[in-house]
Amino acid sequence: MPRRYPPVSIFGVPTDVGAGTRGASMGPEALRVAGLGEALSARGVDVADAGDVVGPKNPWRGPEAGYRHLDEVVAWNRGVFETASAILRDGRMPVMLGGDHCLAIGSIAAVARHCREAGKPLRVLWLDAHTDFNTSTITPSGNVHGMPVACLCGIGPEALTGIGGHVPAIVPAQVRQLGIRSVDQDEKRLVKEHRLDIYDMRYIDEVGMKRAMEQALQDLAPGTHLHVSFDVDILDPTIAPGTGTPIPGGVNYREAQLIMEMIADTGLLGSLDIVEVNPALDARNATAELAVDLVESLFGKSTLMRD
Ligand code: B3U
Ligand code: MN
Ligand code: MN
Repeated sequence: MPRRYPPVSIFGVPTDVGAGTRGASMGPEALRVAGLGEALSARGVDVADAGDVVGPKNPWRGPEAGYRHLDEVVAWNRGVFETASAILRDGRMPVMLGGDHCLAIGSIAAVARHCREAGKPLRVLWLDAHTDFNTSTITPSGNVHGMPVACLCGIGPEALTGIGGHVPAIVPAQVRQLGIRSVDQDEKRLVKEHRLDIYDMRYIDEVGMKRAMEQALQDLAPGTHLHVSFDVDILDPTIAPGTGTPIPGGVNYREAQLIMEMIADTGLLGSLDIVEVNPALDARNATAELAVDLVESLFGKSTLMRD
């Protein structure tokens, strides 16, 4: 029997206020045009499109006290938190179409509150080239898309760390990071201090993706809510050029498929972010199309029947 998935609500968050390059604001439409909704329907998933979160325009200013656009980042994340919370309350799975990665503060804060209320364990799988664990004092850019994991772990401005009403929203022990290959100097010290569980590209090269994923998915208690935060810059830029901070040496097509298939096999996927798709930098929507292809695997598409 193929696995049954809960009903899904996709929602767009058309902003790049947390990024240093403009264009991720067009991500939601690119993912829709690439057929995300249709692909999930074809998998037998009940999909609704909840439309787009509304928020302030990108003022395109420099950093102030270590943050770029903090007020706008807070406003957008409040909207994300409300939308994702409403979807979860309806018993549906929120799938966020970003937008830049600062928006995961709102989506994961909503999931964390939901899990706390339901007494469910939560695990976050952070797929990214970057650890996104900067703070206002160590950030090289002031871009909040480099800070969401720190904010979720309670390190950051109250307006962001407190969005879900509980500080911290999550603890580092709930997070696994995979695909990492760009960490800033002081950020390295901080991720070490907080003991983040990181499967970086060197580790993946040494042990292989299968083993790395087995370890990243180890010890998932039955009934765990697994949140996947998929920053498309985990992918190698040769296959996914449409993203604002591409880093060479990323995950290849086959490794990416295996990541998604192994997550699907857990049967625990509870929510998803797809972020940092930047159509302004893309080649004929290739990155959005690849993301849709991978999300199909995340929802159980496989070459042979394995259930
Ligand atoms: N760590 C750098 C670069 C960066 C982090 N996340 C993205 N880029 N997408 C920073 O600006 O914090
Ligand atoms: Mn990221
Ligand atoms: Mn990234």
